[in-house]
Amino acid sequence: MYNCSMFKFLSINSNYGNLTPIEEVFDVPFDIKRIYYITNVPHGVSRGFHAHRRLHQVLICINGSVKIKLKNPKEESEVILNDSSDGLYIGPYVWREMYDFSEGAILLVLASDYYNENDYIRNIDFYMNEAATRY
Ligand code: T46
Repeated sequence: MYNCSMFKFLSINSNYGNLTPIEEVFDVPFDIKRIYYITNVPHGVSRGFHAHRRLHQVLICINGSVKIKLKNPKEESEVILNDSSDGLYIGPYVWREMYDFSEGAILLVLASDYYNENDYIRNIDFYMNEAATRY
């Protein structure tokens, strides 16, 4: 889907566990300015419901699983994140919804910029209107 892709990170597995290194620029296509993680999402609760104008992000479910719905004015798709070596890249002007968080799910997000509420489009009608010329 436009402005979205899956990355596979190196997983160094051994008898004493697994380690996944992620380096900016080499493993994700931007400088990482912010990291946040989402935990303890109650059963049945969905999050997201917005797009970003400039932000690039990579979403990694480092424990459990979560589903992500991606939309733009022309396409819609669903991704299941359930492997801590998988990263979902989401670029600008992609609507996202996160749902079906499993018990204990941890969603780690690498972001290309600092938090800025003005970068969000939180209304689907505004999003469809603003994104229409880009697709
Ligand atoms: C995204 C998806 C995947 C901050 O103060 N700083 C931050 O860095 C972030 C990310 C959020 N916040 C505040 C803003 C809200 O008052 O935390 C509250 C919850 O944020 P929001 O409702 O945007 O959370 P989600 O889970 O809907 O979306 C988040 C990110 O905001 C968003 O960029 O792409 O995760």
